[in-house]
Amino acid sequence: MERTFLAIKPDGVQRALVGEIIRRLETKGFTLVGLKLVNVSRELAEQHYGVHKERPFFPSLVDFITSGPVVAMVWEGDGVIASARKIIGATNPLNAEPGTIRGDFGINVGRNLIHGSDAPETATYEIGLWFKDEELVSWQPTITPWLH
Ligand code: ABT
Ligand code: MG
Repeated sequence: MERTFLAIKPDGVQRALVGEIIRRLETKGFTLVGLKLVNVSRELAEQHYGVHKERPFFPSLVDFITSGPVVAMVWEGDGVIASARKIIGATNPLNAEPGTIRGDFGINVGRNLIHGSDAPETATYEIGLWFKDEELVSWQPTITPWLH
C-alpha cells in the first residue's frame, strides 16, 4: 500500500491548524500510520531539504523548519502521494486553489503550512529519514474498508 510523508510546519502548529489539517486527510479516507511532534535539528532539516541546498532560500528554509515544533506524519492509501499534494495545494499559497490547505489558510511561500512528499522515491527517502520502522503502525480500518 502506498505511503507518503507529511509534516505540518511550525507555522501550521503555531496557528493551531493541526486538527484541521489532520481532519482533511482523515475524512478523505487515508490512514494515519505514523505521528509525532518533533523539534527538528538543523541536520535533519538539511537532509530533508537537501535537493534545495544550492537555492538562495535554503538557509531561511532551514531556519524556518527548525524554528518550532513540527508534526511529522506518515499516511497510507491508494494514490496518497499525489492526492495529498492536491489536498495541500500549490507551493505558493497565493496560487493555491481555495479548498486546498494552502489555498484556504496561507499567503506566503515561505510559510506554506505543510509539506508533502512529491514522488514515490522522495516518500521512501523522507519516511526513512523521519521515522524508525517501529514507529510506524500498520493497521486496517474494519468499519469502512471500502474507503481503502
Ligand atoms: P514542500 O512540501 O515544503 O517541499 O513544498 P513544495 O514541495 O510544495 O515546494 P518546494 B519547491 O519543494 O519548496 C520547498 C520549500 O521551499 C520554499 N520555497 C520554495 C521558497 O521559500 N521560495 C521559493 O522560491 C521556492 C520555490 C517553499 C517550501 N517550504 N516552505 N516553507
Ligand atoms: Mg517539495
